[in-house]
Amino acid sequence: MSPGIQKVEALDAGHLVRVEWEDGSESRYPCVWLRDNCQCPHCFLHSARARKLLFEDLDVNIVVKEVTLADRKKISIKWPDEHASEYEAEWLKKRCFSEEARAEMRKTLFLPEYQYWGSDLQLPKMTFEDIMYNDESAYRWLCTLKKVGIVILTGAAARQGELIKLGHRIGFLRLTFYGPTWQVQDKADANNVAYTTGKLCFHTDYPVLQHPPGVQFLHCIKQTATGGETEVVDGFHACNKLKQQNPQAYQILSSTAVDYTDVGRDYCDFAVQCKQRIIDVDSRGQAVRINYNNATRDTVFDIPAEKVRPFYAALKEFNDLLNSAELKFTHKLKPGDILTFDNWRVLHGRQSYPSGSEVTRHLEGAYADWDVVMSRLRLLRKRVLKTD
Ligand code: OGA
Ligand code: NM2
Ligand code: ZN
Ligand code: ZN
Repeated sequence: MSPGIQKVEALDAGHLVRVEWEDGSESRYPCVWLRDNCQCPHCFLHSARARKLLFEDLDVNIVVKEVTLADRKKISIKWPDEHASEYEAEWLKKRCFSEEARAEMRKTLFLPEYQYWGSDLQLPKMTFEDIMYNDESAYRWLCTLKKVGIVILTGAAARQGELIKLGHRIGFLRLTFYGPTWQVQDKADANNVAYTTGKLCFHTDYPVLQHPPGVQFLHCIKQTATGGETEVVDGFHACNKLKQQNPQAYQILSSTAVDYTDVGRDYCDFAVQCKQRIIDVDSRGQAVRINYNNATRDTVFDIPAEKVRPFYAALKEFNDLLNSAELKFTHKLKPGDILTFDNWRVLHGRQSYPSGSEVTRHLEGAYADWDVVMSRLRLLRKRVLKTD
Protein backbone atom coordinates (compact mmCIF):
# COMPACT_ATOMS: atom_id res chain seq x y z
CA MET A 1 0.00 0.00 0.00
CA SER A 2 1.56 3.23 -1.13
CA PRO A 3 1.20 6.32 1.06
CA GLY A 4 0.01 9.57 -0.52
CA ILE A 5 1.91 12.84 -0.58
CA GLN A 6 0.10 16.00 0.48
CA LYS A 7 2.82 18.58 -0.08
CA VAL A 8 6.24 18.92 -1.66
CA GLU A 9 8.69 21.85 -1.44
CA ALA A 10 12.33 22.74 -2.04
CA LEU A 11 14.40 23.82 0.99
CA ASP A 12 17.99 24.85 1.71
CA ALA A 13 18.34 26.98 -1.42
CA GLY A 14 17.16 24.12 -3.60
CA HIS A 15 19.57 21.52 -2.19
CA LEU A 16 16.81 19.59 -0.42
CA VAL A 17 13.30 18.39 -1.27
CA ARG A 18 10.83 18.02 1.59
CA VAL A 19 7.91 15.65 1.16
CA GLU A 20 4.93 15.81 3.49
CA TRP A 21 2.99 12.56 3.66
CA GLU A 22 -0.79 12.25 4.10
CA ASP A 23 -0.34 11.15 7.72
CA GLY A 24 1.52 14.40 8.50
CA SER A 25 4.99 12.84 8.67
CA GLU A 26 7.78 14.16 6.44
CA SER A 27 10.86 12.98 4.56
CA ARG A 28 13.79 15.01 3.30
CA TYR A 29 15.74 14.06 0.17
CA PRO A 30 19.06 15.67 -0.81
CA CYS A 31 18.85 16.89 -4.42
CA VAL A 32 22.19 15.38 -5.39
CA TRP A 33 20.75 11.99 -4.45
CA LEU A 34 17.51 12.66 -6.34
CA ARG A 35 19.39 13.66 -9.50
CA ASP A 36 21.74 10.66 -9.11
CA ASN A 37 18.71 8.36 -8.92
CA CYS A 38 16.62 9.76 -11.74
CA GLN A 39 14.57 6.82 -13.02
CA CYS A 40 14.19 8.06 -16.60
CA PRO A 41 15.47 5.79 -19.40
CA HIS A 42 18.40 8.13 -20.06
CA CYS A 43 19.63 7.83 -16.49
CA PHE A 44 18.50 4.30 -15.58
CA LEU A 45 18.64 0.99 -17.47
CA HIS A 46 15.43 -0.70 -16.37
CA SER A 47 16.30 -4.10 -17.83
CA ALA A 48 19.36 -4.25 -15.55
CA ARG A 49 17.78 -2.22 -12.73
CA ALA A 50 21.01 -0.27 -12.72
CA ARG A 51 22.19 3.31 -13.05
CA LYS A 52 23.26 4.43 -16.53
CA LEU A 53 24.11 7.93 -15.40
CA LEU A 54 27.87 8.39 -15.24
CA PHE A 55 29.32 9.91 -12.13
CA GLU A 56 31.28 12.27 -14.37
CA ASP A 57 27.95 13.71 -15.46
CA LEU A 58 26.61 14.26 -11.97
CA ASP A 59 26.84 17.80 -10.57
CA VAL A 60 27.26 17.17 -6.84
CA ASN A 61 26.19 20.76 -6.08
CA ILE A 62 22.97 20.50 -8.08
CA VAL A 63 19.81 22.32 -6.95
CA VAL A 64 16.22 21.87 -8.17
CA LYS A 65 14.75 24.44 -10.52
CA GLU A 66 11.18 23.36 -9.83
CA VAL A 67 9.46 20.64 -7.83
CA THR A 68 5.77 19.85 -8.19
CA LEU A 69 3.23 17.36 -6.94
CA ALA A 70 1.99 15.63 -10.09
CA ASP A 71 -0.71 13.80 -8.14
CA ARG A 72 -0.64 12.32 -4.65
CA LYS A 73 1.38 9.37 -5.92
CA LYS A 74 4.22 11.13 -7.75
CA ILE A 75 6.50 14.17 -7.65
CA SER A 76 8.15 15.84 -10.65
CA ILE A 77 11.42 17.74 -10.67
CA LYS A 78 12.79 20.10 -13.27
CA TRP A 79 16.58 20.51 -13.11
CA PRO A 80 18.52 23.66 -14.14
CA ASP A 81 19.55 22.03 -17.47
CA GLU A 82 15.85 21.26 -18.17
CA HIS A 83 16.28 17.52 -17.51
CA ALA A 84 13.08 16.20 -15.92
CA SER A 85 12.71 13.49 -13.29
CA GLU A 86 9.74 11.76 -11.70
CA TYR A 87 9.67 9.85 -8.44
CA GLU A 88 6.83 7.68 -7.18
CA ALA A 89 5.56 8.06 -3.63
CA GLU A 90 6.08 4.42 -2.71
CA TRP A 91 9.62 4.43 -4.13
CA LEU A 92 10.45 7.58 -2.14
CA LYS A 93 8.88 6.30 1.07
CA LYS A 94 11.09 3.19 1.06
CA ARG A 95 14.16 5.34 0.60
CA CYS A 96 13.39 7.88 3.33
CA PHE A 97 16.61 8.96 5.09
CA SER A 98 15.19 8.94 8.63
CA GLU A 99 16.92 6.74 11.19
CA GLU A 100 13.81 4.53 11.55
CA ALA A 101 13.20 4.10 7.83
CA ARG A 102 16.84 3.19 7.22
CA ALA A 103 16.79 0.67 10.09
CA GLU A 104 13.64 -0.86 8.59
CA MET A 105 15.22 -1.16 5.13
CA ARG A 106 18.40 -2.62 6.65
CA LYS A 107 16.32 -5.27 8.43
CA THR A 108 14.50 -6.18 5.23
CA LEU A 109 17.63 -6.41 3.12
CA PHE A 110 20.03 -8.11 5.53
CA LEU A 111 18.08 -9.81 8.36
CA PRO A 112 20.71 -8.64 10.86
CA GLU A 113 19.00 -10.02 13.97
CA TYR A 114 20.67 -12.85 15.86
CA GLN A 115 19.15 -15.28 18.31
CA TYR A 116 22.03 -16.29 20.56
CA TRP A 117 22.21 -19.73 22.13
CA GLY A 118 24.25 -21.91 24.45
CA SER A 119 24.11 -25.53 25.61
CA ASP A 120 20.31 -25.09 25.81
CA LEU A 121 20.05 -24.89 22.00
CA GLN A 122 16.87 -26.41 20.60
CA LEU A 123 18.55 -27.51 17.37
CA PRO A 124 16.20 -26.37 14.57
CA LYS A 125 15.22 -29.40 12.50
CA MET A 126 13.54 -29.73 9.10
CA THR A 127 13.36 -32.49 6.54
CA PHE A 128 15.61 -32.47 3.47
CA GLU A 129 12.61 -33.28 1.31
CA ASP A 130 10.61 -30.31 2.62
CA ILE A 131 13.27 -27.73 1.96
CA MET A 132 14.04 -29.24 -1.45
CA TYR A 133 10.48 -29.19 -2.77
CA ASN A 134 8.56 -26.64 -0.70
CA ASP A 135 9.41 -22.94 -1.06
CA GLU A 136 7.90 -21.95 2.25
CA SER A 137 10.02 -24.56 4.04
CA ALA A 138 13.14 -23.51 2.13
CA TYR A 139 12.46 -19.90 3.12
CA ARG A 140 12.08 -20.90 6.80
CA TRP A 141 15.28 -22.95 6.58
CA LEU A 142 17.33 -20.02 5.32
CA CYS A 143 15.76 -17.49 7.73
CA THR A 144 16.60 -19.78 10.67
CA LEU A 145 20.09 -20.41 9.31
CA LYS A 146 20.63 -16.63 9.30
CA LYS A 147 19.04 -15.92 12.67
CA VAL A 148 20.10 -18.94 14.78
CA GLY A 149 23.13 -19.92 12.69
CA ILE A 150 22.38 -23.62 12.55
CA VAL A 151 19.69 -25.96 11.18
CA ILE A 152 19.76 -29.76 10.86
CA LEU A 153 18.11 -31.30 7.80
CA THR A 154 17.04 -34.92 8.21
CA GLY A 155 16.04 -37.70 5.85
CA ALA A 156 18.58 -37.21 3.07
CA ALA A 157 19.84 -40.39 1.39
CA ALA A 158 22.92 -41.90 3.06
CA ARG A 159 25.02 -41.57 -0.08
CA GLN A 160 27.16 -38.99 -1.82
CA GLY A 161 25.46 -36.43 -4.06
CA GLU A 162 22.83 -34.94 -1.78
CA LEU A 163 24.88 -31.76 -1.24
CA ILE A 164 25.15 -31.23 -4.99
CA LYS A 165 21.33 -31.21 -5.02
CA LEU A 166 21.29 -28.80 -2.09
CA GLY A 167 23.69 -26.58 -4.04
CA HIS A 168 21.30 -26.50 -6.98
CA ARG A 169 18.48 -25.60 -4.58
CA ILE A 170 20.24 -22.43 -3.42
CA GLY A 171 22.11 -21.66 -6.67
CA PHE A 172 25.62 -23.02 -6.54
CA LEU A 173 28.26 -24.26 -4.10
CA ARG A 174 31.60 -22.63 -3.36
CA LEU A 175 34.49 -24.43 -5.01
CA THR A 176 37.69 -24.64 -2.94
CA PHE A 177 40.99 -26.49 -3.17
CA TYR A 178 39.31 -29.47 -1.47
CA GLY A 179 36.87 -29.79 -4.37
CA PRO A 180 33.20 -28.92 -5.08
CA THR A 181 32.27 -31.27 -2.23
CA TRP A 182 34.74 -33.12 -0.01
CA GLN A 183 34.83 -36.42 1.84
CA VAL A 184 35.56 -36.29 5.58
CA GLN A 185 36.96 -39.69 6.46
CA ASP A 186 40.19 -41.21 7.75
CA LYS A 187 42.70 -41.07 4.90
CA ALA A 188 46.27 -42.27 4.51
CA ASP A 189 48.69 -39.33 4.32
CA ALA A 190 45.84 -36.97 5.16
CA ASN A 191 46.29 -33.51 3.63
CA ASN A 192 44.13 -32.00 6.40
CA VAL A 193 43.64 -32.90 10.09
CA ALA A 194 39.92 -33.27 9.38
CA TYR A 195 40.78 -36.37 7.33
CA THR A 196 41.99 -38.34 10.38
CA THR A 197 40.18 -39.95 13.32
CA GLY A 198 41.52 -37.30 15.72
CA LYS A 199 39.56 -34.83 17.79
CA LEU A 200 38.93 -31.47 16.11
CA CYS A 201 38.74 -28.65 18.61
CA PHE A 202 36.35 -25.78 17.95
CA HIS A 203 37.12 -24.14 14.64
CA THR A 204 35.68 -22.33 11.68
CA ASP A 205 36.57 -23.82 8.30
CA TYR A 206 39.05 -22.26 5.96
CA PRO A 207 40.26 -19.07 7.66
CA VAL A 208 43.26 -19.41 5.32
CA LEU A 209 41.04 -18.06 2.53
CA GLN A 210 40.74 -14.29 2.31
CA HIS A 211 36.95 -14.70 2.13
CA PRO A 212 36.17 -17.83 4.16
CA PRO A 213 33.02 -19.76 3.16
CA GLY A 214 29.99 -18.26 4.90
CA VAL A 215 27.90 -21.39 5.08
CA GLN A 216 28.89 -25.01 5.60
CA PHE A 217 27.02 -28.24 4.97
CA LEU A 218 28.03 -31.54 6.61
CA HIS A 219 26.13 -34.58 5.38
CA CYS A 220 26.49 -37.72 7.48
CA ILE A 221 26.74 -40.78 5.25
CA LYS A 222 28.21 -43.20 7.76
CA GLN A 223 28.61 -42.79 11.52
CA THR A 224 30.98 -44.64 13.86
CA ALA A 225 29.50 -46.55 16.83
CA THR A 226 31.78 -44.87 19.35
CA GLY A 227 32.98 -41.27 19.32
CA GLY A 228 32.67 -38.89 16.39
CA GLU A 229 30.15 -36.62 18.13
CA THR A 230 29.72 -33.11 16.69
CA GLU A 231 30.18 -30.09 18.92
CA VAL A 232 28.98 -26.59 18.06
CA VAL A 233 29.11 -23.24 19.82
CA ASP A 234 27.63 -19.81 19.05
CA GLY A 235 30.79 -17.82 18.40
CA PHE A 236 29.08 -14.41 18.45
CA HIS A 237 27.52 -15.22 21.82
CA ALA A 238 30.96 -16.26 23.08
CA CYS A 239 32.42 -13.00 21.73
CA ASN A 240 29.87 -10.94 23.64
CA LYS A 241 30.82 -12.85 26.80
CA LEU A 242 34.54 -12.41 26.21
CA LYS A 243 34.13 -8.67 25.65
CA GLN A 244 32.33 -8.42 29.01
CA GLN A 245 34.63 -10.73 30.89
CA ASN A 246 37.96 -9.54 29.47
CA PRO A 247 37.83 -6.49 27.16
CA GLN A 248 41.63 -6.60 26.82
CA ALA A 249 41.53 -10.17 25.43
CA TYR A 250 38.74 -9.17 23.05
CA GLN A 251 40.77 -6.18 21.90
CA ILE A 252 43.80 -8.39 21.21
CA LEU A 253 41.85 -11.04 19.28
CA SER A 254 39.97 -8.45 17.24
CA SER A 255 43.10 -6.54 16.27
CA THR A 256 45.96 -9.05 15.94
CA ALA A 257 46.54 -10.41 12.43
CA VAL A 258 47.17 -14.15 12.68
CA ASP A 259 48.98 -16.00 9.88
CA TYR A 260 47.25 -19.04 8.38
CA THR A 261 48.78 -21.54 5.98
CA ASP A 262 47.55 -24.48 3.91
CA VAL A 263 49.92 -26.23 1.52
CA GLY A 264 49.24 -29.49 -0.29
CA ARG A 265 47.29 -31.07 -3.08
CA ASP A 266 43.65 -32.13 -3.43
CA TYR A 267 41.36 -30.74 -6.18
CA CYS A 268 44.61 -29.27 -7.46
CA ASP A 269 47.87 -28.36 -5.77
CA PHE A 270 47.82 -25.37 -3.42
CA ALA A 271 49.98 -23.07 -1.30
CA VAL A 272 47.58 -20.73 0.47
CA GLN A 273 48.60 -18.05 2.98
CA CYS A 274 46.45 -15.47 4.71
CA LYS A 275 46.38 -13.03 7.60
CA GLN A 276 43.14 -12.92 9.57
CA ARG A 277 42.01 -11.48 12.87
CA ILE A 278 40.45 -14.27 14.96
CA ILE A 279 37.50 -11.99 15.72
CA ASP A 280 36.48 -9.66 12.88
CA VAL A 281 34.39 -6.78 14.15
CA ASP A 282 32.28 -4.03 12.58
CA SER A 283 32.65 -0.29 13.29
CA ARG A 284 30.68 -0.74 16.54
CA GLY A 285 32.97 -3.53 17.81
CA GLN A 286 30.33 -6.25 17.23
CA ALA A 287 31.77 -9.56 15.99
CA VAL A 288 30.84 -10.24 12.36
CA ARG A 289 33.14 -13.17 11.53
CA ILE A 290 35.23 -15.65 13.49
CA ASN A 291 38.38 -16.85 11.70
CA TYR A 292 39.79 -19.57 13.88
CA ASN A 293 41.26 -22.94 13.00
CA ASN A 294 44.05 -24.00 15.31
CA ALA A 295 45.27 -26.62 12.82
CA THR A 296 46.02 -24.20 9.98
CA ARG A 297 47.30 -21.35 12.18
CA ASP A 298 50.81 -20.87 10.79
CA THR A 299 54.04 -21.46 12.71
CA VAL A 300 55.05 -18.14 11.18
CA PHE A 301 53.65 -15.43 13.45
CA ASP A 302 54.26 -11.94 12.17
CA ILE A 303 53.99 -9.90 15.39
CA PRO A 304 56.62 -8.44 17.76
CA ALA A 305 57.92 -10.98 20.31
CA GLU A 306 56.59 -9.04 23.31
CA LYS A 307 53.04 -9.32 21.97
CA VAL A 308 53.16 -13.10 21.64
CA ARG A 309 52.42 -14.15 25.22
CA PRO A 310 49.50 -11.72 25.68
CA PHE A 311 48.06 -13.04 22.41
CA TYR A 312 48.23 -16.67 23.60
CA ALA A 313 46.66 -15.70 26.93
CA ALA A 314 43.78 -13.99 25.08
CA LEU A 315 43.24 -16.95 22.77
CA LYS A 316 43.30 -19.36 25.74
CA GLU A 317 40.54 -17.34 27.38
CA PHE A 318 38.43 -17.39 24.21
CA ASN A 319 39.04 -21.11 23.65
CA ASP A 320 38.06 -21.84 27.28
CA LEU A 321 34.85 -19.86 26.82
CA LEU A 322 33.98 -21.80 23.67
CA ASN A 323 34.43 -25.05 25.59
CA SER A 324 32.46 -23.97 28.66
CA ALA A 325 29.62 -26.36 29.53
CA GLU A 326 27.26 -23.38 29.44
CA LEU A 327 27.99 -22.57 25.79
CA LYS A 328 28.78 -25.74 23.88
CA PHE A 329 26.20 -28.06 22.38
CA THR A 330 26.89 -31.70 21.49
CA HIS A 331 25.03 -33.79 18.92
CA LYS A 332 25.87 -37.03 17.19
CA LEU A 333 24.91 -37.00 13.52
CA LYS A 334 23.08 -39.97 12.03
CA PRO A 335 23.29 -41.19 8.45
CA GLY A 336 20.96 -38.99 6.37
CA ASP A 337 21.44 -35.90 8.55
CA ILE A 338 22.78 -32.71 6.98
CA LEU A 339 24.08 -30.11 9.41
CA THR A 340 23.83 -26.65 7.86
CA PHE A 341 25.48 -23.77 9.72
CA ASP A 342 26.91 -20.26 9.57
CA ASN A 343 30.67 -20.84 9.25
CA TRP A 344 31.33 -17.17 10.06
CA ARG A 345 29.54 -17.46 13.41
CA VAL A 346 29.24 -21.06 14.61
CA LEU A 347 32.42 -22.91 15.54
CA HIS A 348 32.30 -26.67 15.21
CA GLY A 349 34.39 -29.61 16.33
CA ARG A 350 34.22 -33.38 16.62
CA GLN A 351 35.19 -35.99 19.16
CA SER A 352 37.87 -38.47 18.13
CA TYR A 353 36.87 -41.98 17.17
CA PRO A 354 38.70 -45.32 16.92
CA SER A 355 40.78 -45.87 13.83
CA GLY A 356 40.78 -49.17 11.99
CA SER A 357 41.34 -50.74 8.61
CA GLU A 358 37.70 -50.10 7.62
CA VAL A 359 36.12 -46.66 7.07
CA THR A 360 33.62 -46.42 9.96
CA ARG A 361 32.69 -42.77 9.54
CA HIS A 362 32.04 -40.71 6.43
CA LEU A 363 30.71 -37.20 6.04
CA GLU A 364 30.38 -35.34 2.78
CA GLY A 365 30.94 -31.60 3.14
CA ALA A 366 30.39 -28.52 1.01
CA TYR A 367 30.42 -24.74 1.29
CA ALA A 368 28.27 -21.90 0.03
CA ASP A 369 28.79 -18.16 0.16
CA TRP A 370 26.41 -16.00 2.19
CA ASP A 371 25.83 -13.86 -0.93
CA VAL A 372 24.34 -16.87 -2.70
CA VAL A 373 22.34 -18.04 0.32
CA MET A 374 20.92 -14.57 1.06
CA SER A 375 20.08 -14.09 -2.60
CA ARG A 376 18.02 -17.30 -2.54
CA LEU A 377 16.41 -16.24 0.75
CA ARG A 378 15.26 -12.90 -0.77
CA LEU A 379 13.87 -14.60 -3.87
CA LEU A 380 12.02 -17.21 -1.80
CA ARG A 381 10.61 -14.47 0.48
CA LYS A 382 9.31 -12.58 -2.54
CA ARG A 383 7.62 -15.71 -3.86
CA VAL A 384 6.30 -16.96 -0.51
CA LEU A 385 5.09 -13.61 0.85
CA LYS A 386 4.20 -12.26 -2.64
CA THR A 387 6.06 -9.00 -1.99
CA ASP A 388 8.99 -7.21 -3.55
C1 OGA B 1 35.80 -30.63 8.93
C2 OGA B 1 35.07 -30.94 10.16
C3 OGA B 1 33.66 -32.43 11.36
C4 OGA B 1 33.45 -33.88 11.57
O1 OGA B 1 35.88 -31.51 8.08
O2 OGA B 1 36.25 -29.47 8.80
O3 OGA B 1 34.97 -30.09 10.99
O4 OGA B 1 32.51 -34.19 12.31
N1 OGA B 1 34.51 -32.16 10.29
O5 OGA B 1 34.22 -34.69 11.05
N1 NM2 C 1 38.21 -29.36 4.81
C1 NM2 C 1 37.26 -30.06 5.63
O1 NM2 C 1 40.27 -24.76 7.55
C2 NM2 C 1 40.27 -25.94 7.21
O2 NM2 C 1 41.28 -26.52 6.81
C3 NM2 C 1 38.98 -26.65 7.35
C4 NM2 C 1 38.56 -28.04 5.34
C5 NM2 C 1 39.40 -30.20 4.63
C6 NM2 C 1 37.60 -29.13 3.50
C7 NM2 C 1 38.94 -28.03 6.79
ZN1 ZN D 1 17.02 11.16 -16.03
ZN1 ZN E 1 35.47 -28.15 10.04
